[in-house]
Amino acid sequence: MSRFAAVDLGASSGRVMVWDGRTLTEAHRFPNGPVRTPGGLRWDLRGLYREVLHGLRRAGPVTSIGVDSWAVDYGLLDSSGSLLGDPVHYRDERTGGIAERVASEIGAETLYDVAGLQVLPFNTVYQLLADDLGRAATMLLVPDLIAYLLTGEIGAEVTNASTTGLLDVRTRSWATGLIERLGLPARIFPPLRRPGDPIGPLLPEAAAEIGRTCRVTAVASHDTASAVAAVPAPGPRFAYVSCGTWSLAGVELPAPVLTEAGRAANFTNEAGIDGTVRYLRNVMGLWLLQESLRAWPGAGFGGLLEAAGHERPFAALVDPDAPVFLPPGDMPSRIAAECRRTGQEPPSSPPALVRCVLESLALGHRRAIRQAVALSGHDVEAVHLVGGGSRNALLCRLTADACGLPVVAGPAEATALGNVLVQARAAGEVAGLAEMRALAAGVEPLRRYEPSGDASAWDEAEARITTVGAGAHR
Ligand code: LFR
Repeated sequence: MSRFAAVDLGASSGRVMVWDGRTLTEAHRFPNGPVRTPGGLRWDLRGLYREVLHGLRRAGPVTSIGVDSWAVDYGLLDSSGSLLGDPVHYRDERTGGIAERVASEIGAETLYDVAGLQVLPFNTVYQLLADDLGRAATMLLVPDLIAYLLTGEIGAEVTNASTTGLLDVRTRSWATGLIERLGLPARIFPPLRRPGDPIGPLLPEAAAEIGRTCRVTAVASHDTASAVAAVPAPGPRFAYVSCGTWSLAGVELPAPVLTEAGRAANFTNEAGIDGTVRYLRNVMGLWLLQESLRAWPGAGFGGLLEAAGHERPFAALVDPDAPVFLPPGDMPSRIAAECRRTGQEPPSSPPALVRCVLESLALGHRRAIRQAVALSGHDVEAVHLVGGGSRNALLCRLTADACGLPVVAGPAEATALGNVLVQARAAGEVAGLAEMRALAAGVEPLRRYEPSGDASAWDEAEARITTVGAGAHR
């Protein structure tokens, strides 16, 4: 089998991985994160691109490269093809109030009926409305932007385009009527491409940096779409949690669910590969831990997790989706403030706070999965927890207990796997989604956590965060 490279950019780390038909090897890993600038919270695109080139150099000869990243964020090109500034980070506060304004002007129901997307304050549509588009000729989502730097080719890959709020959920084409009504310039939306489509060969400049040439192939460029493509489930009756900086929790469906109940619960219908729908909700994810760790320089994560396992259960719980947790900043103080606001004693030590975060996240997973099942009527037998969070045994165990379902944990690099497997399929070396999932099941030993403990304790815990968690973006 040929070798394929995945460029997988996450919000807190990026990596270049190589697949040789059986194993996935890390060629390069690097940190990523927001940079505060006078022009707002941004991504360091050139720095990221430098790391990508370095990783691809280390990857050695490959048949093709695929690029995926987090969703919604974009860069603007002017008419000469130059980048108009670093992409703004989705945690920047420039979109404050815009979702509400659009909902009152156009109607939240209309938007949902066209795009089927959950309302998150940072959806691309709201960012574009906050932006100055005067000199913009093209809008490129982050993976499409990296693919453009590598090849000079312009396009919008459809799984990620589905997170903009401007893609028609039924036809999977740009929602031109909605774009016009919002007063956005139609010229900036590039032609759509689908996972597996060829993008083009490397530009000579990129090939020179990497030391060899090859082609770039479109993958499911939304990282969550790639991760779900690599869920190692043997059949359709599964829920998933793609757990990294965010936890994306839901089910895979053959068609969108556009009911009023689903809209009210803020469920999203994002595009998956092969016409599937990722019916899910965003849960705040490991961001809560990452930001807490940033406030405790020198704290060892392994030791904290170990200690958190011995802390008293359900001592303090927060609604993980409370909007107050979205921006960067002192997370332990915000968690303590949320505890006080809701009449609870704040965690008294870092391990107690880690316990609070993990139990709260497990409750977030439970709430999203139960709602996904109820709203879609799609029954599930197990929860597949993939991504970096699958290495967190305590979180996996708590999620199994909270959901009352077995949790199958792994692979940790599901996103990169989904990326390379789509390329291998496009090259004719893998047959279809079922074979991709069977291959994904073999890359690392999967861990199974059976639900245990007192189910009624989790019912009570859920009632606690639901009644105290006013203001969550549910
Ligand atoms: C996960 C993810 C989520 C998206 C969030 C912001 O990495 O792509 O799916 O809602 O990042 O882009």
